[in-house]
Amino acid sequence: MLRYVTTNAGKVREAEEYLGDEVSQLDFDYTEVQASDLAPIAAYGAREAHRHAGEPVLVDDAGLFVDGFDGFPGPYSAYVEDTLGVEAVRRLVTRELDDVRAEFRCVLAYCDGEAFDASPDPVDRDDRVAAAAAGAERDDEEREPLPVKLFEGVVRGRIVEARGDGGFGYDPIFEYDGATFAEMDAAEKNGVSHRGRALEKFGEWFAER
Ligand code: ITT
Ligand code: NA
Repeated sequence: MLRYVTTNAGKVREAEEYLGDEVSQLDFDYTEVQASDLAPIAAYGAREAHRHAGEPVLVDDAGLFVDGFDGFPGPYSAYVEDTLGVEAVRRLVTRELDDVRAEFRCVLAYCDGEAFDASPDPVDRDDRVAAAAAGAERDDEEREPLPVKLFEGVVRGRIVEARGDGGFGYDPIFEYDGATFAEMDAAEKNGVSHRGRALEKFGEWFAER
């Protein structure tokens, strides 16, 4: 059974909407290493979660990157949501910036303890993700690092005054094509979102595995 590793019920809802019965939540709070990029955080987390669970795992690390703030809050999105809060982020953007463009990013990291085919992957060609995966090969020096496969999804939009009560986290202040993510149901959001795009790449690859 594939375990979707997260403490966040909103992420689980979207993963289940996409992957159905193939997946069940593993509520495990893996160690989040400090990095400016999501990929190494997800890769380390996937190794730790697989060692913990002994089953195939998929870790989901995500964040909101505001263009005019050089990507803030990015990998610190959960910390900033807990401390400043979503509404304060919205006010900061509105007051400080003329350009309110932003993007959501999601990196899914898969680990089942087995190695992957070394041939070039037809699905996941993102060089930056591949480079981060290679960098993430550093691990506990006593052991061989477990292989991890990464899938990234990105969606660009704008920060707006909060609308809607669906979704979770920063969804009410993130507008895509005229609607905020909080105004979409899980299926609609998956159709355009960072997580939906990463899940799509993962799903295509996993079906072959
Ligand atoms: P896990 O680490 O246990 O999965 P988390 O909520 O802490 O749960 P992250 O570390 O990936 O997840 O932090 C992501 C932050 O970005 C957090 O504040 C989320 O609310 C927010 N976020 C992630 N995906 C989102 C989405 O699709 N819509 C809105 N906010 C999102
Ligand atoms: Na987290």
